[in-house]
Amino acid sequence: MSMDITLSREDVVRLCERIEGAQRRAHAIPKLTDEYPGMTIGDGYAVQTELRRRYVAQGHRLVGWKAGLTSKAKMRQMGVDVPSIGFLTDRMARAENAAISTSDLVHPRVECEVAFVMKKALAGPGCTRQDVLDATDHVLPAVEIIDSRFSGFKFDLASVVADNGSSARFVGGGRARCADELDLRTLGVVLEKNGEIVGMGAAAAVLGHPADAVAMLVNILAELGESLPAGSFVLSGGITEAVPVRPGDSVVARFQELGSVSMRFAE
Ligand code: OOG
Ligand code: MG
Repeated sequence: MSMDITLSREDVVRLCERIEGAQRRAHAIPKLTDEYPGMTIGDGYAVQTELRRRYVAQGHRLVGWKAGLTSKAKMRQMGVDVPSIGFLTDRMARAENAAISTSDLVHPRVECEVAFVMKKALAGPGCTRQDVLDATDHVLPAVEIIDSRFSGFKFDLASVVADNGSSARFVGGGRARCADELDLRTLGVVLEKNGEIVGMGAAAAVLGHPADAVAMLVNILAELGESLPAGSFVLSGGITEAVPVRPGDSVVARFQELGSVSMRFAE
């Protein structure tokens, strides 16, 4: 993947302000490539890095990272075939069983993911599945609430990377387990909305093994000149398609071996 930056610093800042405004006001904007058709993935990461810098300067705490578009179901749903990464902050975290407000979101969708909590720092390039498993303290079940800031939830890779991989909220829960006690490929998950099954899958859907998605994330971080600190919370990517939610909906993600994660959505 080329990380070449073609945008001027002024354009990176302009696009970052546009994304930050859309995130703050929860309103949809056209995808960035409508105005900048030559935008590269490197440009997308330049905008995302500027967004991260601004949030940290505003006092948001970086708690981890997320891999996105790591399963065929997600790639097919979004029409993008290259995985991406985004950052996670303390402001995005919500408690298990919480009522999650939707008035500050554009068009939220939920995804079930395996989350990793790292006990050791990791740096690429060349990070492998085994490196990830050796550096993992525990895994836990999670639901990511994504929310593209682009109209119609339609984008390309450069635009979605600039929008921090549609990151909005996340909920970790269930039972934490040591990764080496589980076969993370055959780990099953059932997603229910209002008591109805709306998705199911096994964690192998994520790049063959969710630890491979974390390794990919660490290798992309290396291309950005960053590494994964010990203590990081990492989402490895949606196993099934993302499912839209509205106020009044309740969602339960039931994971084999890891218990379940529940939440409801409010105005
Ligand atoms: C991009 C984010 C994808 C995942 O788990 O695949 C993602 C999107 O679909 O809006 O978080
Ligand atoms: Mg996700």
